[in-house]
Order: sequence, then C-alpha cells, then structure tokens
Amino acid sequence: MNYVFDIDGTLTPSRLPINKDFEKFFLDWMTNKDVYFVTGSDKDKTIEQIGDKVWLKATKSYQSCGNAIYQNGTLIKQKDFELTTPLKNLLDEFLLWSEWEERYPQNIEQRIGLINFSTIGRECPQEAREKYGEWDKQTQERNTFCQIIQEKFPELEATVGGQISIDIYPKGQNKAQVLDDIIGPVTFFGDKCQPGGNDYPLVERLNKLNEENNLSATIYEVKNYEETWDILKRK
Ligand code: M1P
Repeated sequence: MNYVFDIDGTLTPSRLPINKDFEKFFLDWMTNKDVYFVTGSDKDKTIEQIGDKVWLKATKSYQSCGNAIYQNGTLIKQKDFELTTPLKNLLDEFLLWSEWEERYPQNIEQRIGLINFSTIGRECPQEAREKYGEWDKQTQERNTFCQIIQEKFPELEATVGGQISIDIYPKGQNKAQVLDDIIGPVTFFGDKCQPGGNDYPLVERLNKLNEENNLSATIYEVKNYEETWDILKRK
C-alpha cells in the first residue's frame, strides 16, 4: 500500500510544528511502509514543520503540489513556473481590493513550479494568521481570488491550501500529478478535499480511478492531525 499524506491541516496545524507525541508515533508507524508527502509548501517549510527525520524517512516528498520531487533529501525532478507580469499585476490588484487591513511582508512567494499568494503576507504572526483564517471562512476571499485567476488566466489553476494563502500553477500541475509517479493502491489523507481545495484534484482523480476499477484507493478527509492519528492507530 502507498500511504500519501498532505501536511498542513493533516499532519500538523497549518504552518506549525508537528505535535511531539504524534511525531514519535508517526516515525515508528512509517517503518517498512511506502509513505509519500504531497504539499503545496516548499521543502524548507515542510522540514521546519515535520522535522528532517520524518521527511527523510518518506519514500518521496512531493513539494509545490508535485512540481518538485525529493527522494532521500535530493531534488530528483522539477517543473518550472515563473511569475509573469500580467499575473503579478492581478495579484497586486488583489492587494488593493482586499478589505483585510492588517498586512505583513511576503504576499507573493516564488517556489519551484508554483506561486504562493497571501493578502495578509507570509510573515504574519500566528495570532493574525488565525484571525485572517476565520475572516476568510466568512468572506471566502481566497476562493474568489482563485476563481478570478482562473477566469483571467485559463492556462493556470489556483487552489486554496492552508490557512492564509493560495497556490497557483499551470493547469494540470496540481497534486493529482503525483499519481503519474506512484504505482499501485493508494491511501490518501488530506484536509482540503472539497472543490477549490488543493487536495481536491488528487481526490477527484482517485475517485475516478476507483470508479473505473483501475485502482483501489481509500480517501480520508480529516479535520486535523488528531483525526489522522486516530485513523493511523487502527492501521
Ligand atoms: O499546502 C498548502 C499551503 O499550506 C500552508 O498554507 P498557509 O500558509 O496558507 O497556511 C503553507 O505551508 C503553504 O506554504 C502551502 O502552500
């Protein structure tokens, strides 16, 4: 069995370190299993959150929604995507339109094969991050921005990832692409599995493969790492 895990909201709270007891349990649980990570985040942030022992123990880690693939700590494959001027102009317009007032640096982050955008800015403190996350649930700002990006740039895809940001990449270069690389049955754990979420393309493809009897896939849509932990205790 191939076990595929999202990180933020699934193995850790968004952008926070893994719970120490869960880390211990998970390190042990991973032994002799094929474990893969698939996240919108980059390698450094992921290691900061789950630690290098867990990260290195995975069979592979798909960063930037699968646009950067790491094995044994080495980048073995990448797909590039650079920020264009028209997209940058639209993201700058979002920053002017947004009614969210508290701003911090790093609204646009270039990653391998992916642009991460946040109105509040990636350098926001935890308290402001929580507040923005709640405000976004009410206003659906991130979903609106994703829809506008896709209307204006049909060649791109934009999805909601963690708590404050959106991931933007060329159409089709979403988390579902990891299934081109992973052979055999899959058990997937993610928290953003509904349309608009960055786990959705992968879940959609797994469901399709199941329907066509081409693969046996199990999908767990979890609310937090505690739920993931509970499920893993039974596996
Ligand atoms: O996996 C999607 C995103 O998860 C986190 O998002 P946020 O900062 O919005 O909570 C981050 O790890 C982000 O980098 C990543 O793209």
